[in-house]
Amino acid sequence: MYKIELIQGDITKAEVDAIVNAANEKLIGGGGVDGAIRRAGGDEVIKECDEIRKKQGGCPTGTAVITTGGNLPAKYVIHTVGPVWQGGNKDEDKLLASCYKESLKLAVENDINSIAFPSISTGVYGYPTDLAAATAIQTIRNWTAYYSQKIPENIQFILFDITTYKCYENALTTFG
Ligand code: AR6
Repeated sequence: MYKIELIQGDITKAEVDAIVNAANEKLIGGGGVDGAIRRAGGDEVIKECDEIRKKQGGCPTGTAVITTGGNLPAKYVIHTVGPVWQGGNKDEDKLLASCYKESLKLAVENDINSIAFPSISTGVYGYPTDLAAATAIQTIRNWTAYYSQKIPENIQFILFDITTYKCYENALTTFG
């Protein structure tokens, strides 16, 4: 049986098989958690992102790709692209749910046993954190209930600030 764990901290320090990056569609380094992961992961992560962009044009919103972890403690980085919040009527909820599902699918395909997510879309992309947290927790609960293949045993959320942490804590209490 898997468990969901909430941690306040820096995802680049996580000692897990894979960390998830809140990337952009071009897989070209940005700020926020993406910038931090690229800085800590180094050239190898950046090179593999460049190769994916050359091969398939990038990573559309709601999908995910996987690279090495480079210099990170994590073996892999799963890059997913969350939706930009546009008021809630542009399928933001479905697209955010898809980020979690596609990331977990890649985890299963790569025998990943422990995975850490940041709070996707709630920084630069402006998604209200309480709504994003509810979607994140509900999606993982539903997905793991219906997905028969091997689920990572340890699913972490690594939240940078206390306000974000509290939103995920509320969501886990409500939907966990
Ligand atoms: N560890 C954990 N969480 C972090 C870290 C860290 N080291 N640094 C920031 N956060 P954001 P988005 C939190 O803006 O909204 C990039 O430029 C942050 O406090 O990183 O999905 C990409 O290239 C917030 O709670 O991601 C895209 O263009 C959360 O991570 C765009 O930003 C997500 O904030 C993606 O925007």
